[in-house]
This record gives sequence, C-alpha cells and structure tokens, in this order.
Amino acid sequence: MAPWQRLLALVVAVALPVFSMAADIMVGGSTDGWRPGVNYTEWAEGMEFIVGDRLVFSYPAGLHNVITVDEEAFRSCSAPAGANALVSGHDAVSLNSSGRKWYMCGKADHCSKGQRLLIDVMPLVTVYSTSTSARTDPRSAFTALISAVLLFVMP
Ligand SMILES: *[C@@H]1O[C@H](CO)[C@@H](O)[C@H](O)[C@H]1NC(C)=O
Ligand SMILES: *[C@@H]1O[C@H](CO)[C@@H](O)[C@H](O)[C@H]1NC(C)=O
Ligand SMILES: [Cu+2]
Repeated sequence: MAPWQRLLALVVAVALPVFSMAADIMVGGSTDGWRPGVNYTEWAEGMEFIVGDRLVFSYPAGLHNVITVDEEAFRSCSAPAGANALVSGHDAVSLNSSGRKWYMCGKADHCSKGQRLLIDVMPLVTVYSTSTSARTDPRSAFTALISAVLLFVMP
C-alpha cells in the first residue's frame, strides 16, 4: 500500500466504530417508559433494532420489572417460575443477536395490561446479503459506504 492508502485505511478503521456505534433505545420513549397501558407493538413499529443496540427499560424501581421470555410465555403473559427479573428501574439489555425477542413485566397483571414487548433485531450488516430487507438507516448506510471504501483501498 502507498502511504496515502495506509493513512486512509487508518482513518477509516478509526471512524468505522464511531459511525456504526450502537444505540441505547429507551423502551416506550422518554415520556411513557416501561409501564402498563402502552401499546409497545405500536411503539416498536416505528423503531429499528440492530445487533449491538441496548434496550433501556426505565420505570420507578419496585413498581415493575423486566423478564426476558420466550414466545409462549409472552403470549400467555406467564413468566416461568424462577425467571430472572431485572429490577433496577433503569435496566439495560444488550441485543447480542439478531432475531425475535420477547420481554414482559412480571408484576401483577401488568403484562396483560400491555406491559410486554416483542421486537425483531436485525443483523448489523445486511449489505452483503441478497435479502430484500436491506437496511436504509443512516448508520448501516454509512457502514456500507465505509466497507466499500475499505474493500477498494485494501490490496
Ligand atoms: C396495538 O397496536 C397494534 C398495531 O397498531 C394493533 O394491531 C393492536 O391491536 C394494538 N393492541 C391493543 C391492545 O390495542
Ligand atoms: C450480551 O453479551 C454480554 C457480553 O458478552 C453479556 O454480558 C450479556 O449477558 C449478554 N446479554 C444477553 C441478553 O445475552
Ligand atoms: Cu409492571
């Protein structure tokens, strides 16, 4: 590589993680947060979840909790006995893998009052896939651009 190519590759390598940085997503937004009586299906429809993002469940500690469940528990609003609940009131959950995830509040009848969340987490880079679900959001568009530059520059 010529020196300018090395420099460009270095700049790109440094910039990449910054521009494709994961987001913290507050569940329900900052007004509603995590509580019964919110339609989280509707809320999630306007959102994009990407591997590496974190969900942040915000609520007054003690009033609610957050349990990661499977589809069946989600449907029936019945968390398995002894399920691990997050209780801090500001619970961050890392989205480590793509695919469907389910969460519910395990307090009283909150789940059946709407306090449950289903999301579809997308892979970070779908630019190389032939799927029609290619991402168009700025983060992945920038990642794709940078990747293209890298591929061009590298010997
Ligand atoms: C929540 O919103 C979704 C999508 O708009 C809708 O299909 C569903 O019926 C709503 N649920 C409730 C309990 O209102
Ligand atoms: C995600 O990965 C981190 C770091 O490896 C780990 O601490 C955490 O428990 C994982 N979260 C989930 C929901 O699997
Ligand atoms: Cu609750």
